[in-house]
Amino acid sequence: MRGTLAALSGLIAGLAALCVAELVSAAVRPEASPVTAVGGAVIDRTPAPVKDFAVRNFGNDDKLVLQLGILALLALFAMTVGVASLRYRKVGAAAVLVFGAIGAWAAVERPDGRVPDALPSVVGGLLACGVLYLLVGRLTSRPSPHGDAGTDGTTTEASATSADRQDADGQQDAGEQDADGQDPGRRGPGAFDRRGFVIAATAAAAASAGAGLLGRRLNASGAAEAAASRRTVVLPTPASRARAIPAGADLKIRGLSSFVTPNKDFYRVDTALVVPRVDADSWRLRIHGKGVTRPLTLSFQDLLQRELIERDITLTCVSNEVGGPYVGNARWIGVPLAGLLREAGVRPPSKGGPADQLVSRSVDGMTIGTPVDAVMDGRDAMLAVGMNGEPLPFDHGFPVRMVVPGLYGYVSACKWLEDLELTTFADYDAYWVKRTWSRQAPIKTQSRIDTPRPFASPKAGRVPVAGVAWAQHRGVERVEVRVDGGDWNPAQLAAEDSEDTWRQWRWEWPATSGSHTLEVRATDRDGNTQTDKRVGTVPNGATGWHSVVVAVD
Ligand SMILES: Nc1nc2c(c(=O)[nH]1)N[C@H]1C(S)=C(S)[C@@H](COP(=O)(O)O)O[C@H]1N2
Ligand SMILES: [Mo]
Repeated sequence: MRGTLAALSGLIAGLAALCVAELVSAAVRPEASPVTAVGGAVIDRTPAPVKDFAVRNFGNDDKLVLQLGILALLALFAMTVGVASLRYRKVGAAAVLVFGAIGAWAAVERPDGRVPDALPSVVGGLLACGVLYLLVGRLTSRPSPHGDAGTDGTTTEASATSADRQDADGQQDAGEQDADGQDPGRRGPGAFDRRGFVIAATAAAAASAGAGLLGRRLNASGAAEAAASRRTVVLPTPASRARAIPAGADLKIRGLSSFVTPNKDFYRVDTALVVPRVDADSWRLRIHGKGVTRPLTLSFQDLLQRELIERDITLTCVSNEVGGPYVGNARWIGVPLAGLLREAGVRPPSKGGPADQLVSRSVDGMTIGTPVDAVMDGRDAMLAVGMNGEPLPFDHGFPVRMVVPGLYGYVSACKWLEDLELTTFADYDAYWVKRTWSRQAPIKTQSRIDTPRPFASPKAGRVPVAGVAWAQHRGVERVEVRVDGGDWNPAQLAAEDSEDTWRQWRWEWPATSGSHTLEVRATDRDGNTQTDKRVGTVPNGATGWHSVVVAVD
């Protein structure tokens, strides 16, 4: 019984720590709350293959899984500390403080971490220590004749310890089982201040929940301001419109990805446990660094007042496995990046400029390195402010992100952008490059079968096989499909929107009953046909043919 209550004490102390940390984080910033900070630190340290595994298996829920995992570990730890504190209270307290210190360290040590970020964990740790002392104190003190056990650790230390010894090994004795706080006269060897415990535990849990809810509320109100600033954004008509999507770019086949990916379905890959909510009104972008003769600081309105372009561009993640879902096509509105850089005095290395790397930095400390030559070679590299007719969604980088056709997201598509620095690849490695990914990563030509789905069982006869293929900034020239390793059949290509977008394809399969394997491969305008050689996503993108096994009826 006392063991269980001690575990409960640990849990309540842990709850108090997290709740008060949430409240304090509202005064610092939401990212500084301990679970978020520790989660972020774990993400930063996750080896590329494990991160890839998480993205693959949990998809967009990977972060939820991570946070639940941390909470589960914390709960286990809290219960253990609670039980241990029955006997070794100082050790329990020290362990709690160590955990507070871990949270504080994780928060400060994040790429965008600052010293005040330690505060939520420090306050949480200290408070948890106090709560643990209070509750375990009730468990180890004798009920007094008046029902209050006047315990504050020191005065009853001696009796507490002796009481501890008797059932620290978890044995229950009869005296304990029916020890009753209502009956102050009962003072058996296992008796403790039950009433005091219940009151203290309830009060601590209720106060914690209150603090936690208030913290949540306050954190949400910060987000509300950002949401208000997003609602008031009016995207100007772009000076250069996207060309109309050709009729026939979308084959409208059931099961085939739509040509334009709606924002709500657009894949999301980032390291942010708390999606940054940036207030566009106070947002500024700095452009500076090597070879910048006129450093710029721009507001969101400054960007909107420039000549905007509108383009359809397909984004792809380097962590997308063959056949994977991390690719999407959107209509972006933004400021051409090359013009901005020229205004700042930047020359690309091909024209004698000293900087070959453009490092974009986000408000959450992500760094992404892009070749300056790629940004300034005439392609539609942009600082995007709009996505499919609306301001960028928060998940996709509001207020401003980069988009560079032809490069994987981790080397081009910085979300929640706030700083652009010109430097060299020799001098600086960006976030993922420090974690075994390549410095440069153009998107590899790929194709995917969307329908039929794996293990589908279509009826024998004419079965539509369809999917998408992409080779951004080169264009898709040809797509072929084969069955059971037979001859390649040319697929019919949908009309091309631009070389920066994916292209749908279809092939009508005269399917016979039985189990069959469908395979697809694409060839780009440079004449490169996808290799069948399977390589994983690390360090610069997967290769191989997508295949689907179906059982025709
Ligand atoms: N700030 C920030 N920007 C980021 C990332 C990130 O983790 N943080 N991830 C990049 C990666 S790996 C990809 S693939 C794209 C994904 O953009 P999306 O989430 O809008 O699809 O964003 C890029 N920009
Ligand atoms: Mo990515």
